Amino acid sequence: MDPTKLQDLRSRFADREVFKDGEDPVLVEAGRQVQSPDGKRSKPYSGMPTLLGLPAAPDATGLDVALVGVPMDLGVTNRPGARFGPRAVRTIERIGPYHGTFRTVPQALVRAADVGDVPFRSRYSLERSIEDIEAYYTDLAARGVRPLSVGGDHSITYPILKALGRESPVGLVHIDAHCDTMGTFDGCKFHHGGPFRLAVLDGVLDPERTIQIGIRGSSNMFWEFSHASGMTVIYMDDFLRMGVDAVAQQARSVIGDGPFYISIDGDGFEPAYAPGTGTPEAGGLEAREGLSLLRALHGMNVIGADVVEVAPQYDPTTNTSQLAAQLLFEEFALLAANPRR
Ligand SMILES: [Mn+2]
Repeated sequence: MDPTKLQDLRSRFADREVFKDGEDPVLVEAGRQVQSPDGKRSKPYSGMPTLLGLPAAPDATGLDVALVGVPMDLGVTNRPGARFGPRAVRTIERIGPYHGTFRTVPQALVRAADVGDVPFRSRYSLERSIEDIEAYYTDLAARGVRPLSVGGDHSITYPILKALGRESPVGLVHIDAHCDTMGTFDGCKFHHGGPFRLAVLDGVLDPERTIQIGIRGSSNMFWEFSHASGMTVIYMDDFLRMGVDAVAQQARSVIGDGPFYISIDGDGFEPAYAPGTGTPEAGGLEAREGLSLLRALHGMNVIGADVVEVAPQYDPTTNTSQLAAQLLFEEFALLAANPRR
């Protein structure tokens, strides 16, 4: 190395402390934002676990974004366990707080906290749980608080959309192996295979501003409603042919400028990365594809988001929860970046 360059590097970096004396003003400011008041950074493995390591709050008063656990999996068709999702995601450390692509600290842009879990009257009743979720999110919406949720199985997204789409139907970016637009099954219409059909029929979800991404498997006979209602369905084979950029472009064009929700089912991803889910389907999105796709939605009018179907007991590696926490952070960063919030 050129001795002058080495001397220059020594004088600039030899005694530099983390969080001090940086040269990139954005990173200096981000460093200031992620420190605790005593100039240190909290230890990721210590303290009470919360979603994304955000502060815990007893309720959503004064918040812009509420992170909510929805530990309810009474709507599954096969393997249960997504009720353990919120706790599993809370135990994941070192996600954020700085977003390397957006160059922001989302929690410095909005007032956000983990407000705990939706209170359920009964651990046995799916119907009453759906009502409880709708009541909880209707209260959040009335207070102008944007919800960011961890399920729970996918049946939770129907009452959330009912709360958010009450005034006018919302759009949807939906990552999943399954369209989740099937009808009544075993005499029950509230299950994790049908939230988006119910939401459209209730007038709270606009099918023409809905895009479903990563669809595959053997259940197409259940998803006629997606096509009949005018949803844009990106099957996994289409995704591979199109590539991330083209799919993101299509999502932006389908959604437009209006308010929309993001719903991510863990089974949308390749089971090699996310085996901890109730209905895995081989051949899903790579983790990096999903993250890149979400980042391409930056600046759009997102008003709420979730990550669902994380059933940690099927994944002793914890990789599923790790991915779920990262997806949650991406959604948080998009909510914090919404210029219309
Ligand atoms: Mn689903």
